[in-house]
Amino acid sequence: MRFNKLSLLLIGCAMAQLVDAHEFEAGQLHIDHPWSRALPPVAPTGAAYLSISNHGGTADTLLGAKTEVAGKVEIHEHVHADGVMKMQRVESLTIEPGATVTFSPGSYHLMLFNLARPLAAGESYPLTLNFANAGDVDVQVNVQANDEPSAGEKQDHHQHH
Ligand SMILES: [Cu+2]
Repeated sequence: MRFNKLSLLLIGCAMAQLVDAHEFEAGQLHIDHPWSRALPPVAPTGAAYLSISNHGGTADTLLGAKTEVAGKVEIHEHVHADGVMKMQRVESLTIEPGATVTFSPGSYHLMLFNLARPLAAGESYPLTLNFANAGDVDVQVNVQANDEPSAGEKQDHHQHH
């Protein structure tokens, strides 16, 4: 009976989330729903979003990420400077015990440079996150249709050097 209860619980959780929600466990880290926006084939850069929760007793630090679909991945954040939203690179990002860091449009994101191929809606691609303690953590990023623009995030405002 215990098994049945657990199964029901899991089904309940799955139904409460988006159909394509997915998550990953790596030691004390829980990584929820990595996703990217689908982009036009000519887009040179893209972004990946996810959330990282630290269920352990010690802090861990995201040092970077890599993926076969991009030549380079950087951790970015959006900052307000002189009334303008701009992105800037973050060297590393510490996730304190009990904390959740959410990467989302207009906030932290994993910037994908030199895309090797278009990010098409419905596909997914592998991404490896590198943590100071947890080491390399592989996740799959779902590419979602670009039909719900969020405030503060437009592809063409991205300024990179
Ligand atoms: Cu960026």
